[in-house]
Amino acid sequence: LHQGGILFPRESETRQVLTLDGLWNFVVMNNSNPFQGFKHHWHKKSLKEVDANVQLMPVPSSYNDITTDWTIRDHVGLVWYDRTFFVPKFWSEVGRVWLRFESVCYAAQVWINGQQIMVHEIGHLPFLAEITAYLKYGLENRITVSVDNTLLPDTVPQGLVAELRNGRLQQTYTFDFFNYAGIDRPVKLYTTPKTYIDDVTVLTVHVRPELAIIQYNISVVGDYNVSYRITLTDNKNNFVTDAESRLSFGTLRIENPKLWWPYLMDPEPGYLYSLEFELLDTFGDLVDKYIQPFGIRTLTWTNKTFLINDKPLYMHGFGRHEDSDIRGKGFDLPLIIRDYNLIRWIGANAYRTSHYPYAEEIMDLADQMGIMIINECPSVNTMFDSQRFFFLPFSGYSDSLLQKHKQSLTDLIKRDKNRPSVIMWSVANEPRTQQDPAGSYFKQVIQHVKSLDTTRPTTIVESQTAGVTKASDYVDIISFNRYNAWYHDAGNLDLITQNVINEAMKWNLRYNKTVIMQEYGGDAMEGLHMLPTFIWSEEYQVKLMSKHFQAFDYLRSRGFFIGEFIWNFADFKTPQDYTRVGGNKKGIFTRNRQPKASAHHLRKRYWYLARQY
Ligand code: GCB
Repeated sequence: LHQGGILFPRESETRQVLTLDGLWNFVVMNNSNPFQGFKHHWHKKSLKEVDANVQLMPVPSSYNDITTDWTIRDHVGLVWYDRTFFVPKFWSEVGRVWLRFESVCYAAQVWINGQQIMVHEIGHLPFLAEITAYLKYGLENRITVSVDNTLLPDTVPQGLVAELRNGRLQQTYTFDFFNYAGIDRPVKLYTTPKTYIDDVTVLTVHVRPELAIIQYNISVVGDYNVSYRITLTDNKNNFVTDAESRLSFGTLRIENPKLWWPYLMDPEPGYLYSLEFELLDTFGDLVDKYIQPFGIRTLTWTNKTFLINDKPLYMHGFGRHEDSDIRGKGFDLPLIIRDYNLIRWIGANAYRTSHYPYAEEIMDLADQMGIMIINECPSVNTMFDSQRFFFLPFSGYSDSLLQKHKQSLTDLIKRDKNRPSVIMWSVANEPRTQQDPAGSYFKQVIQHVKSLDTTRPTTIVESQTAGVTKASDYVDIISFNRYNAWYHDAGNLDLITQNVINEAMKWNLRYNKTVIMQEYGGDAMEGLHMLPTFIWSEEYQVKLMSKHFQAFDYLRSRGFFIGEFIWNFADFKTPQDYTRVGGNKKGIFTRNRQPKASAHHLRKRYWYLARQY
């Protein structure tokens, strides 16, 4: 496993990218003999040879909803994938060949031609390795992947495996989105020269209307006797400025910079420059080139306000999921573009990547469209004491859990540090922060984030209340979720406005920080209409929103309240449960991305907010 940079593979004069997406062979392990594959060295053979039950499985995709077999949907444990591919003969001379997975949920082992090259844990994040020495050039190669979806007390997120009365294993977890699994994002092979750019970091350090200064840092692996040429071009590919240096770091001055603005705050939101990083040898010839998009913007925050380019921000959007019919969490470009079209239609300027990092292509579009992202790591509902795990010999908290939680943030920040769209790190959703160890745990998690990035504020999305949580002292911004007139006061719409006002004020008073309502909402069954309004109807969802809007307008007038995020953008799949009808229906869009009455209502609200910038 490569420990350096995890730059997104982009083609250039010195780099080529090939996809391994397509149909792979797929075998579900029988849990009466789960380790059979390892014992019998399946990685050295083709799956077609070793198992009669080979099926075809699309990559990228979650495997759960592709077949008609519920035992595959609900499978706990190992599955295997393999396929063959060719590598062009000339690739033996290019320098290095890499293999990169954008995400495998949850844990993966990878072999090339029978040799193990990677072991990785934690879903929704990329991992890569150099495989130059393992390939057969100009010949057929095999890639084999074993995937384990098991969630345990020390995985991120946590879960438990129970054995049912008939011996079947069942995965349980406390969060409500379905634990989709598999190779769910693109798989790529790509080349770099022997001496190559392993990572780049770009920061805006100074912005005035007439001048911006940006700072860059390039990590190189290989022959260090190189020099650097950095060229900045605008979004029409016109030359802006450049620099040549023997040093791998420096600054660039950009006169009359065009800033990166969020959607609707500027006629040209999401303005991106391109930074071409080139390595040159002693003759001035090109060794390697990596092109990094970059937006110029500043973030500043105090206990009273959050500013982008010195302008106060008010965020309005939603929590979301990577989720759709058949594909599960599988990467799907038509869906991604549809979602952004809906986001623009509804006039949202932000969303949270609840409850895990989203695909890099989704993040690229947020950069390009000026959609602000509260970037959440995969930690959801973390337990810290033995409360939930009382029947196990160990407690919810462990050092290994903390290490993995930090690792997920290391990788997330490495992956997304250069993105202008990312305006905040959310280090957890609804952790059990009332429990004692939560204070020291989150102190360490937040310190870890701060050691990696001080240019963005941090938050924890709380379901606990002000004064009860032991973690809020450490964050920059308070985020809370509350289901007024749903999980409590169900049916009592008339209690919402005052409750929301009281709670937000209490958070602000207690911690003297800015406050965001990260989740509120109620389920609506599409097509269910009831007058007078009644719980689960489209009318109820709309009314519930209006009551919140009244609270938000009042809170905004107090200054400290900086964002409203409805739960959820679209309906999504959950585990089977009597509180869910075919999944979580709190979406304002249906699962196949058509509007409910609430979407039309929210659209009026968000465009009204946008007119006030
Ligand atoms: C929450 C969770 C979210 C759930 C939501 C609900 O508090 O953060 O993941 O989907 O409630 O609808 O229950």
